[in-house]
Amino acid sequence: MKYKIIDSKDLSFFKSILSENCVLTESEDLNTYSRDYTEDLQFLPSAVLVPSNAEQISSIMKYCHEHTITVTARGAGTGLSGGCLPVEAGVVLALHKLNKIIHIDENNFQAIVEPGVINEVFQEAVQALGLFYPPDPASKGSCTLGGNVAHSSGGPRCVKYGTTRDYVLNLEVVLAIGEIIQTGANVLKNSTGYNLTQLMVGSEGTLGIITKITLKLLSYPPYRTLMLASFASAKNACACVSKILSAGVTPSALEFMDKKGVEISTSKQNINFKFGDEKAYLLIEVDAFEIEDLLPQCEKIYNALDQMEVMNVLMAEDAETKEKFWKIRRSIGELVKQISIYKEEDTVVTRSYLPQLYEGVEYLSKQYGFETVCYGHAGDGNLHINILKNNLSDEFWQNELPKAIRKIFELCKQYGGTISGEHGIGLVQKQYLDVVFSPIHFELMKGIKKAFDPKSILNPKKIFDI
Ligand code: 2HG
Ligand code: ZN
Repeated sequence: MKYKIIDSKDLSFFKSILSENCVLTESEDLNTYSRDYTEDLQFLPSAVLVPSNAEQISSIMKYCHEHTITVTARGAGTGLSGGCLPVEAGVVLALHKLNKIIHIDENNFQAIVEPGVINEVFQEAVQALGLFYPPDPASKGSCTLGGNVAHSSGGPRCVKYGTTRDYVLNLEVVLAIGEIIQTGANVLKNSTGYNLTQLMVGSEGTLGIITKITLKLLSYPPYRTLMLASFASAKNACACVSKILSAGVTPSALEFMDKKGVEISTSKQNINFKFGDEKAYLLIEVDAFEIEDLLPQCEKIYNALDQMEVMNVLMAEDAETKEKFWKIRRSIGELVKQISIYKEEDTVVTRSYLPQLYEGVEYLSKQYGFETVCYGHAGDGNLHINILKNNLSDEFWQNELPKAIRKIFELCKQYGGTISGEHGIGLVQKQYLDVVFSPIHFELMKGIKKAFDPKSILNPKKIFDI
């Protein structure tokens, strides 16, 4: 596709829709919007537009569609697959001014929000009313709900409560041609034609610009217990996950961390932590509405841990220790990435195959000679594999490593899984999509893309090339 390069006439139009200071073209601004949290990638946009409402976005889309200008939506830029990088330059639509919690409907357990609301701000707002919005990515303090919807983001609580996808009831979307639509309705049941709401969730800004989100809420369970179990073998830690869930308890978090991840996280944050001969950990949380419902869940978990030769179980007795354990876990991703150039794979398998996936990754890392740090949402069969470049040559990194990554993804497929559980395909994983998609998959998806975005101006070159 041949896209129009933005000129002064285009900028004048954007300024007529937005105020002058909401059309950014200074190199410092362009630089800020040229990166996200993905590897060391950088793509400069030609302009950054900062709209305040759907009507402005509609006018921008109509114009960009007519003139074939690319539009890449952006939340907080915390994505890990390059989803908001403007690879064809054009316009970045920065959505941070659409940051209103429009309505929290306590009677119906729903809320309507704009896409730029920060995940944690929303969680706290509903919690103040005794309500619960579970999806909690590690970057919850900075990532936006719009970005979460665009990727169907997850987080530790998803093992019990599901991912972002499970909470989206309805969306207001500005289409590529500028029309504003509701994808569904603000109801808990909907059997009315194709499910455009769920199609939009996880579509990474390639099908439309999300301008309002109706989210489902739950009641907030106020009691929780957290424990950290250590294992002499990572395989046993992985195998213990299915044991725990088969014991008739669904933890509100069931996270895996290998020793290296914990070492990096504790040492970089000066967290006091005693290490022994363990190789891996499970961080296990249970929650409840009544305090007496915690202990029976813990007992079932202890039994399962015993059967899998747990070495040690540390109970987080006070709020401070709970915070410390969560800090260790939540910071691993960010801190590992400070050590070396990296690639992060967001593998997911049918849960009981987690030990086999882990072993396969260990085998491949030895065979190819790279170092990994693994952690993630074991309860969902979702393992984040950080591959560190360290002193490996650029030649290896560019030519050999993709072969190893492909093998990791083939393992995912073999074990009933796929190549991304919660980070999306974006730019960096699309070269591997054929591992799990047949040609007919691509044809169907490209057909959908064409129906929504005939000139392919929305977030071009993401998920697949068209
Ligand atoms: C994690 O599990 C996340 O640590 C990192 O997947 C993603 O929240 C994030 O930015
Ligand atoms: Zn994660």
